[in-house]
Parts: sequence; C-alpha cells; structure tokens
Amino acid sequence: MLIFRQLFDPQSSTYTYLLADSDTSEAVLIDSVFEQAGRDAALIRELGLTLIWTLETHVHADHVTAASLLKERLGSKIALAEASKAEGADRYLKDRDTIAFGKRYFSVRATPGHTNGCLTFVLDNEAMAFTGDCLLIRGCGRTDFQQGDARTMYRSLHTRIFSLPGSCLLYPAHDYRGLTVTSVAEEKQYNPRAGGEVSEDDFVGYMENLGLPHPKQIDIAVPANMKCGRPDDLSGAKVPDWGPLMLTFAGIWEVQPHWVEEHLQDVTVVDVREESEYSGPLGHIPGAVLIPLGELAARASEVPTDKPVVTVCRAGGRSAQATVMLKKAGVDRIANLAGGMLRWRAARLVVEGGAD
Ligand SMILES: N[C@@H](CCC(=O)N[C@@H](CS)C(=O)NCC(=O)O)C(=O)O
Ligand SMILES: [Fe+2]
Repeated sequence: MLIFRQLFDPQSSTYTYLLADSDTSEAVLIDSVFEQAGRDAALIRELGLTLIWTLETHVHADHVTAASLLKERLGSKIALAEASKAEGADRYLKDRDTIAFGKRYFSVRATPGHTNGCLTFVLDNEAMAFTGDCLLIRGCGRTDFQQGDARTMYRSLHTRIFSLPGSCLLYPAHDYRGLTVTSVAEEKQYNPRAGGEVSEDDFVGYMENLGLPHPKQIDIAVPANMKCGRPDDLSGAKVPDWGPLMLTFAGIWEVQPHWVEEHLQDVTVVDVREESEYSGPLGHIPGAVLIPLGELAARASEVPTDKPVVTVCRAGGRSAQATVMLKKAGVDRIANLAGGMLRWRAARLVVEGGAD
C-alpha cells in the first residue's frame, strides 16, 4: 500500500509530501522545509518509516530546505536536478531517471521554466505527479528570477505535464489560496495562464505582467539551497526533548507561546527587556525573571538551571540573542519564545500587569 501525506508550511505556503511503501516502510519526502524538520521527523517516526530520500523539485527561493538537517538526523540521502548546479547532494537527477522507494518509484521529468533545474516527480502508475513550481493549481511558477523563462515554462507545461493522463492528480509545491490538489484534465481546461486555447505568445504576455514582489527570503534561501540547506554549523541539529522546539535556520531553538503557557510551572521564563518595558503596557509573563539583555552577560549566573529556560522580549529578536549568550554561559536547555510578548498578547495568554 502507498502511504501518502500532504504537509503544509504556513510561513512559505509550501507543501511537503511524504510518500512511503508500507510493505518495506521506505519513505521519501518531497520539498521539505527547514523549520518543519522536527514535525516531519516525528511523523516519519510515528508511522514507523525509514526516510531514504529527500527530493527537491528545485532550488527554492522562498524557504530553506530541510534536506541536510534530515540527512544529519535521519540518515536520508539528498537528490535534486543536475541542472540545478547545487552542491552537496547524494544523487543528481536527469530527465527520465527513476528514483525508487520500496517497490514503488518516481519517474523524473525535467520541467524547466521557473528555474533550469525544475523537476516533476511522476508516480510509477501515473496516478499522481508532484509538479514543484512548474504547474501550480490554476497557475504556474513565476519566470522572473533565478533562470526563469516563460517560453520554456509553456513548453514544460504542455509537453511534460499536460501529456500525462487526464486523471493524473497534480500536487504543487505551493498554494497561496488553500487549494490542495488538481488534475491534468482540470488544468488543461481551466488553467488561466496556460490552459484552454492560450498560445505560447499569450502565455509570455501574461507572465511578463505578473508584477509580483520577490520572495522575502530569497537572499537567504537561494544560497542556502544551493548547498542543499546545509547550515555552516550543524551542531544545533541535535534535537532537545524537553518541549516541542523548532530550530530556525539562524540556529535558534524556538518554542510556541501556547505550549509555554501550559507549562509555566515546568520552565523558567527570563524576560530580557528593559525594566520600563517589563512594567509597561505589554505586561509580562507571570513569574518571569527580569534581566535586561545588556546586563545578561554579567548576570548569567543568576539564571536558575533546574528547569529549562525560555527567553522573552518584545518581538523575539533580543531574546534570540539571549539564548545564544546563555548557551555560551552553560545553560543547555534553552529556547526563545517565538514572537515575543507581541504574539503572546495577540494570542490572549495570561499576563501580569500591562494595559488591557
Ligand atoms: N510572497 C511569497 C512569494 C511567493 C512567490 O513568489 N512564489 C513563487 C514560487 S517560489 C511563485 O512562483 N509564485 C507564483 C505566483 O504567485 O503566481 C514570499 O515572500 O515567499
Ligand atoms: Fe520556487
């Protein structure tokens, strides 16, 4: 039996796909996201699977892949297009290659246009295909950065995707409206950019006038993904087990506010804002120990270490720096409160002091 899960990263609107052969438990993950490595590793463990490949449909511009992190944690191998020219993969894929997991396999179709190294992974029975940023649901990947080319994209869509059986389900790398899946027949008829009677010239005209802003993460994501998402320092890859922590690409372990509120007795909260902010309108988390960031290096020994430490500031920036400082001072179990007091207040969690 085929095991299939569609996972979503809300930050970048990226879909990550887990597929596995239940007979052998061998699994592959398509387009993993760095910040979601913990989620994906937990799901793989809970389903009793062995991750053998992380596959990239392309070098992403909007998020960093978890490929290297998962290789470090789970021993999986990394595969992506040879044409991507990325470093650090275990296998470089070309058009018509196959990549196996258990008794199942994908055939690889080169679908350039969004980037040179864009691939579509077609399941052995042609019932599903993973189109990356070539075909998006009622859309397609943009062609105005990396090695984007609208004519190449049109040909990829028509000759490599619309040539699949009409019933083949298509799963994109992103959707920005909450749609999850489409089919070849549907897109051939209704894709507003490339379906119906739209010609190559019509398509090019459409793509030249999209006017989209560049992805926010592009300057971090592209160089990182050209190295398969390998951070310079992988020492942060060991997963702490005292809470549901997420590692950011900057190497900071974060914890979500709801978990902290439910576990206030089990952690020490260290607030690194100024005294005026601590007693100001945002208030503070009950029981939080106040040590302003500027004094933290000198006062690190005041931080109790009998419980894990959660640092907090206004928005999460100064407290991220505080985790680095306290780690250096020997505090091993430490995480940053994601989003700081602003997100804590927005979620209407318990505060002491502050304005309503
Ligand atoms: N706003 C998004 C950018 C989204 C974006 O540009 N996505 C690319 C894929 S990497 C795309 O091709 N979008 C097509 C579209 O939005 O029509 C971000 O900052 O990350
Ligand atoms: Fe992309």
